[in-house]
Amino acid sequence: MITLFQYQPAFGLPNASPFCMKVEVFLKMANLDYKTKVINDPSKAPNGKLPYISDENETIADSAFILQHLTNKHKIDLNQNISDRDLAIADAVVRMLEEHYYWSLVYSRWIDERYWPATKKSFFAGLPLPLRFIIPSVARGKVKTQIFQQGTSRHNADKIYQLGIDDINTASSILADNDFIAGSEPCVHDAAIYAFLANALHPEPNTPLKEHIKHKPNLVEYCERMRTRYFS
Ligand SMILES: N[C@@H](CCC(=O)N[C@@H](CS)C(=O)NCC(=O)O)C(=O)O
Repeated sequence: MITLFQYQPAFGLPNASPFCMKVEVFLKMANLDYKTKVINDPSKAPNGKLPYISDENETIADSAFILQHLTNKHKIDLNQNISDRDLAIADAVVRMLEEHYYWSLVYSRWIDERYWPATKKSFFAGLPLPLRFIIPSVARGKVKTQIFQQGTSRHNADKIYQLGIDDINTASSILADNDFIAGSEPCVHDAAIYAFLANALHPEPNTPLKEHIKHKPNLVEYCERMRTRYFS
C-alpha cells in the first residue's frame, strides 16, 4: 500500500501544498490505491519538505521523484499518444509553475498582510493553545527567510504579483482551447498544473493571482474539468 505523507488539507483543497496535491492528483489519475497520513511538521520528512511517500519498503521524497517512482514501479502510462514536443511544452509549464509562479503564491499566503490572516486561520486554527500563538509566527519567519533568500520578496508586491500573473498568462496561452495541457486527454503534467492553479483559484482570499485566474475562462474550466474528473 502506498502512503502519502502530506499536510492537513486546508482552504477546501485536497491539499494547500501544491506539491502534495500534485502527488494526490497523480495517484487518482493513475488509479492507484493509497492512503494519506497527515504530517504537519516538515522537519520530520526525509528532506525536511512534504510530500513524501512510502511504497512497501521504499520511502521517496520530492513530488518529481515520487511521480517517477510510481510511474516506473506501477507501470503507469498517462502519456500515450502525446508527441514528445507537446510533452516537453507541458514539462516547461510545470517547471514555470513550480519554480517561479510558486513564489508569488507563497508571497500571497505568507507575507502579504492582507491574506496572512486567512492563511494563519486555515493552517493553524486547529492547534491547541499555546502552540496556536507560537507556531504561526515561527513558520512565517521560516518562510520569510526562504522567500528572501530565493529572491522574490526583494521586490515590491506589485512586481511579485506581476511575475505570477505573467506565468498565468503563459499557462492560459499554452492551454488555449485544449481540454488538458497536451491535448484532449490528460497527461502526467496535468497533475501539477491543476494543483498549482487550483491552489490560487480556490482559497477564499481574493489575491491578485486568484483574481487573474478568474478572468481566464480556459483555466477556470480546466480546473473544474480536473476537479470533476478526479475529485467528485
Ligand atoms: N521540490 C519539492 C518541493 C516541496 C516543497 O517545497 N514543499 C513545501 C510545502 S509546499 C514544504 O514542505 N516546505 C517546508 C519547508 O521548507 O520547511 C517537491 O516537488 O516535492
